[in-house]
Amino acid sequence: MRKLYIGNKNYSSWSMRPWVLMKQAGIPFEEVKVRFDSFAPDSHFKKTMGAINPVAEVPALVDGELVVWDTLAIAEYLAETFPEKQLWPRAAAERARARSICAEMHAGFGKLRSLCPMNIEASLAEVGARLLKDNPALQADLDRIVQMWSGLLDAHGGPLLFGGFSIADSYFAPVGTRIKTYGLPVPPAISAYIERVQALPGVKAWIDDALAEKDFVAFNEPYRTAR
Ligand SMILES: N[C@@H](CCC(=O)N[C@@H](CS)C(=O)NCC(=O)O)C(=O)O
Repeated sequence: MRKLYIGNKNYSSWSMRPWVLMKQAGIPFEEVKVRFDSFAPDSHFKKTMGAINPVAEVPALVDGELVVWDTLAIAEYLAETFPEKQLWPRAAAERARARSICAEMHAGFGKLRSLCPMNIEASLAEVGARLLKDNPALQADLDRIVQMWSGLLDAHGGPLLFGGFSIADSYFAPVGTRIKTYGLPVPPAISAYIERVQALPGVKAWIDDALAEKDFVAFNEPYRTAR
């Protein structure tokens, strides 16, 4: 059985993407959770993941002898392995568009990622308001998300970014959790999309597990001192 190595469900946004993708698409896998004790070279996490892949990061997918790491590579491998699941949109132009926005997420949104790390269980609306006031680049990241999602929802009529579920929705699921955690203001149509994504069984399962985790990892918590 293929294994997906992931980090803490409350914090690990990169782990969330392929886990949600496989759950929602009905691709069987075994989850191996490696707790974030620290990212120091001698940490349990780095030693465990270093034995699995050369970058010692999660997520990593182990399928028989094959190890695939990095979220985008895992998504592409799954799309090739399970063509019948239609993980990318069917039409070539739509597929190219979906790949463009996933690559944009992969390489961009630096302020959203660094200032608003994923923390599903936390409620940090006051922090979010202060961060937005002090960081125009964070507002620019949020504006781009709103523009991207609005355009795609308008073009396809929803309910998801390319109509039905695709890799793109799994890619942006952790952005939806950040918008909620930090109370970042978005138009009603965008909030409604976030709610639809979070109601998908695969996404809901991750969020429920994250809420049940009840782990406090200080180095992932720039804004809290305890749960
Ligand atoms: N580009 C990578 C990023 C993966 C990543 O940053 N993973 C984090 C956890 S969410 C990690 O393993 N960090 C360990 C470290 O920084 O040493 C991907 O898409 O998989």
